[in-house]
Amino acid sequence: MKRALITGITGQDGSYLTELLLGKGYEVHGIVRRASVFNTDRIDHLYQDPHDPERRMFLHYGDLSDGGTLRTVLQKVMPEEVYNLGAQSHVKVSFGQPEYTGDIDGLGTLRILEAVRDVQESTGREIRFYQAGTSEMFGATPPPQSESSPFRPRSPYAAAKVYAHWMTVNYREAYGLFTCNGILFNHESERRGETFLTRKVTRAATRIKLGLQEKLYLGNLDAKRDWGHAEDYVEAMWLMLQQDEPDDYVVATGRMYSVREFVERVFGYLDLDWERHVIVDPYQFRPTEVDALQGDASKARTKLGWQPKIDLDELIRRMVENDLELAAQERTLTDYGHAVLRRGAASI
Ligand code: NAP
Ligand code: G4F
Repeated sequence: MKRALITGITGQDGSYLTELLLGKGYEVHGIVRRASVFNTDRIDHLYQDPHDPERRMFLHYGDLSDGGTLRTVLQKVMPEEVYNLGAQSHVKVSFGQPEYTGDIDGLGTLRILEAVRDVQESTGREIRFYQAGTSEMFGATPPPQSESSPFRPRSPYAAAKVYAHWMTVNYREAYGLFTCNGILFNHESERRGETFLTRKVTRAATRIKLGLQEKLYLGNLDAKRDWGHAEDYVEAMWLMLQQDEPDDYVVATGRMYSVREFVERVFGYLDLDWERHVIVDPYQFRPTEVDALQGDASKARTKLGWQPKIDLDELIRRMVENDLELAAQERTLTDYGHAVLRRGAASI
């Protein structure tokens, strides 16, 4: 049985990757941050009783700021594969927390690479490493972007990820480690964090539909993105680590839509006129924006045999249907006089 260690297991991608690996018969270990409230919602459905002898999912406390614990967990688990998905992953937040973002997304990657190098060298057992890179690294480089496009990062988040990318390349070249960078374009899902554009829109539009909300405040409607579904993208991560040689790959649908088009489609699905509800709020603008991302994933298609199965309309259908259900539950509670508090963070 293969063993995998995932940082960021509680995130959107971590949860889908865990499902994929468990389905393939892996033993899956994840690093979780200690929090004062439960932060395992996305993987709770995979929970197994610790007394179950057949258990194949294990959680370990740790943090990408804490290299010592990363090493201890790695030594204890001795995985064949490490997926580094943990990050402060919000671009706008990175302008407010640049140092923290650099520490976790940049140096955090170095910490786990060092642990991998050390444990591999001392045990002689190969540990394959996946780094969660991002299309944000292309930043100001015009589309379409491929593996050979230059990085021109436009945020502290993107700059930290560029550092992590090159450290991952360096550990491959300097120490012969099997390290891969996935350069993934935006991917969303029913589990997407509620402060990212797509989920913010599907949550708000479905609440508007059920009379729970009237307005939706958004920033730049002209930005363009290449949106896929996370379920497809975690498969590409796994495929990278199954190849004979380590390499870097762009993962994308190749289709680009504006934020305005995304909003139109979501509201249209619900028979709503978006212009009656959406207000542009300059608070949502970023100091520097990435105008247009559209990936050329030819290399992943040819070498990995990967291609996305879920297009934008299906992505929207899944997200809206999921969020309609959540809104309906909230409507029922409201109708019975229960005040439902929306979290302040949803305004970020
Ligand atoms: P996400 O939902 O925001 O999940 C991030 C994960 O990282 C969470 O499990 C989070 O833990 C964990 N984390 C945050 N700070 C940490 C720290 N200091 N130490 C350890 N873990 C920490 O992100 P995602 O959408 O799944 O993305 C996964 C990775 O892919 C990230 O590295 C992201 O930057 C990258 N990426 C994402 C996309 C995309 O479109 N989704 C595209 C390209 C690249 P908590 O649950 O405790 O917060
Ligand atoms: O959903 P977003 O916040 O995603 P963004 O900035 O593209 O970053 C995501 O994708 C990256 C891959 O390219 C990941 F690396 C990263 O971790 C993250 O998952 O914003 C999408 C677009 C931006 O242009 C933003 O300015 O939507 C625009 N936007 C307009 N109004 C908004 C809003 N974004 C957010 N979050 N909230 C708004 O109200």
